[in-house]
Amino acid sequence: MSEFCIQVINPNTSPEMTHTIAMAARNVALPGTTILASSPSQGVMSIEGHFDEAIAALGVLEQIKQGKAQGAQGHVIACFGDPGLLAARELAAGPVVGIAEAAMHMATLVATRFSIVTTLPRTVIIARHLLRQYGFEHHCAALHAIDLPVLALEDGTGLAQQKVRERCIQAKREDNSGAIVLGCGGMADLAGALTQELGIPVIDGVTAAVKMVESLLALGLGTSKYGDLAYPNKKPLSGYFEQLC
Ligand code: 5HY
Repeated sequence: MSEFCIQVINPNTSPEMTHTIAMAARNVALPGTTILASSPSQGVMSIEGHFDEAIAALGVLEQIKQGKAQGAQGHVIACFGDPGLLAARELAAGPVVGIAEAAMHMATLVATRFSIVTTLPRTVIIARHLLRQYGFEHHCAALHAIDLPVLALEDGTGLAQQKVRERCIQAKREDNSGAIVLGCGGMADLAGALTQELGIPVIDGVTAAVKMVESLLALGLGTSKYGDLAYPNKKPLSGYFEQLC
């Protein structure tokens, strides 16, 4: 049996969301796969826009560096904005997969069109940018927001989870999509029940990314070090950034 060590990074600093993400990852990991769940030592409690993503990206790089030192062979960036993805790939030797990218890829393998349900209207726009960047624009029928902040998913009221369910039901009814992508790492524990209830694939990016990294590792594939994803050119880094050397 293959023995893999995969780091799953929650780029925000919410311990509750890191727990949700880690549980989902461990539920689908192979018996021989160790999941190293982590989040930045400092940063932003939730990622809800470009400013937050810029902060989170630095935390991702800090975590990639630490994960490599702890023996991680592959990495997951468990935020639907995939913050710092390409920079992380420069630092990493193994595969690095973002949950948005993973979920979108999986959706295209099981449906010709998918919808996305995410948190805030402003993050719908970020998801739209990723669709274009990854080449999935023509596969995505529509994007929906529950119009609640990311941390509403961890407030214990169940309101955000109910809103996600309602929007998924609406998306299935209105979008003529064959699958739905959940647009937040904090929704990772909702996909199974929603798939059962709606009768269509409801895809969470955390579990999709874990399985993609396992597959890449099983194929002996790491991040290419030829070209733009080669290790960063050596140069002095100062202050906070010294730790990234
Ligand atoms: C996430 N933000 O997956 C994104 C979700 C979003 O803190 N974790 C966050 O709405 O962009």
